[in-house]
Amino acid sequence: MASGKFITFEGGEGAGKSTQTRLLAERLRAAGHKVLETREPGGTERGEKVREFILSGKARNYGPLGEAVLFSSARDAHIQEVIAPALERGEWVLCDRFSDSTAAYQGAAGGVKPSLIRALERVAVGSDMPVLTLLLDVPVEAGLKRVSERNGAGEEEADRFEGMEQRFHEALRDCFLQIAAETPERSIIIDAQQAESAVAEAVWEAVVERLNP
Ligand code: Z5A
Repeated sequence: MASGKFITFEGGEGAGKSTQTRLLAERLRAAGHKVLETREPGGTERGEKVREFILSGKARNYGPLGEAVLFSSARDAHIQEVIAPALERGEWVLCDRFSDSTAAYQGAAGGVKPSLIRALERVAVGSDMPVLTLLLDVPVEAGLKRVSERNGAGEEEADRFEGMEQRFHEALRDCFLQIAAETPERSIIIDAQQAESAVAEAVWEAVVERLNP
């Protein structure tokens, strides 16, 4: 039985997932734990190729179901090659986005049927679900403002999903909140509108409460 802990960060655009993944990793390392930071799409060679293919918009013609299949295929490799081995070694695995993002982006906002999304999750993830999912919840306007400020600062260009209309982003937020409400055993909602340090504190409290690092 794997002795590591698998934690995922989820949420809409600009919620602060990458920032909080990094801050939690630092805090866990300072407490003496081995930590693997990873992300989706990405985390493996195949995952990084899928990331480039989808976020550049090249997969748009395959539709949301095609994208969901690609994300799931990359996720299967990510679990087999990276996540499961690290958990076996007893490490803490922090993943910036995971299968709830497929349910939100391709399912709720993209229109792929829930039964298909569930089937893909069963096949690609099975019992390898995270023990804790931190949903960083921020109002859509606030998250998009952060992303546009970041992009405006020349750090990155808008990708395939960032440019979608407000309705799309509201559907994402509703879906993430609904998943969290339906899976209280693994999910905690964090108010991500607060300052970075306050969010980090709330994340740490959640981790201490659930996993006693
Ligand atoms: N996707 C999908 O469709 N289906 C799937 O199954 C999966 C993914 C797994 C990945 O993009 C895209 O893939 C994603 C969903 C889709 N959609 N998009 N776009 P990505 O990895 O490039 O980006 P992201 O995951 O959407 O992250 P993000 O929205 O760009 O950012 P974030 O990680 O949530 O936040 P951040 O980078 O930590 O912070 C953003 C900015 O806000 C930055 O300038 C920070 O300094 C600032 N920030 C962070 N926290 C705060 C606070 N608390 N206050 C003020 N400012 C803050």
